[in-house]
Amino acid sequence: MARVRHGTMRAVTRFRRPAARAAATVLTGCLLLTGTGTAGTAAAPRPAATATAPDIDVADVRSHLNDLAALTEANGGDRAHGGPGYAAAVDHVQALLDEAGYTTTRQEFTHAGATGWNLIAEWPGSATDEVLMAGAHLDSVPGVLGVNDNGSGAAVLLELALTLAGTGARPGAGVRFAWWGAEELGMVGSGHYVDGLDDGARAAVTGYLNTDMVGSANAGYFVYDDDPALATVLTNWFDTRGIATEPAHEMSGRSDHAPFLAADIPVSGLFTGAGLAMTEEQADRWGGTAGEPFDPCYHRVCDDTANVSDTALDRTADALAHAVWELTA
Ligand code: DPN
Ligand code: ZN
Repeated sequence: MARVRHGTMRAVTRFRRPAARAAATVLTGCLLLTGTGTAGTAAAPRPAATATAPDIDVADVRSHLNDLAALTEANGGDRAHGGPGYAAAVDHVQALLDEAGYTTTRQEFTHAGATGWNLIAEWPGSATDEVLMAGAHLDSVPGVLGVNDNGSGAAVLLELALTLAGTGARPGAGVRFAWWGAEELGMVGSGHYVDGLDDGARAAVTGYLNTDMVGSANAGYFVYDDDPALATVLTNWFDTRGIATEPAHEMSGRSDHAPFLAADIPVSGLFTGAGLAMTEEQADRWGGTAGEPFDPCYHRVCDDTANVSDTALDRTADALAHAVWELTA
């Protein structure tokens, strides 16, 4: 926790908006633009770090999700480790990121006799000594389209990455996105990634934000409370909109943040619920159906495009964007 506080503070104070530019321009809701501004005379006051994330368009998130479901359908009907659906999904996401200008890497691993990949995307030229990571698993359990689990997190992250590229933002800290393989077999891809970090690379990761199941049909709003400083940045987004959140206990230690946590990297993330039933109290708070699971199709064949709440997707996408902007400004 001390590390994250430090990382967060540092990210804020080293906000690199050139002073001359800052004095002359009005913040328009994005991080600083790439430009050649040079520091002005000493008189120019340094502005507060007020970087505001852009609204992530839920229609675009939805369209990535539909594309992912369609290509999964066309490639064997799931994105299970080792199968054609997973390979097709990695190709698809990588092509979009490459087109947007990201430097993408496939990290290959072998598990249970089959090859899998993590897909890592970095903005060219961004800092490598201080990096915020955000990740989502791209695989599904066998025999299901896996639209909420975890097309939702993968699509939110993809649209966030594309939006970030589109703003021309040049965050002070590095941002690294990851789509993980073989989560459903025990966080295999993310575990492989963390195992492969040397001490320096591990120390450079100031935090990891996970998104696994963020469009649940009967949504609750859960924020992983592992690292209080990171969690607060996420809960703040919900608080200012009057949306209650709870700690993500159903998810605890059971997704790709776990290997990061085990390596002493601060983690948080968002989750809208899986197989547990919503309580009366939660239904009052969030407007869902008490007694029904948050995701009635968790690990079931009905986890298709109808099994996702656009409201949940919209909120989680914007909350995640807020955190990424805030933590890397
Ligand atoms: N991807 C889900 C799974 O591993 O089944 C994440 C999850 C974890 C869902 C814990 C519910 C509870
Ligand atoms: Zn999952």
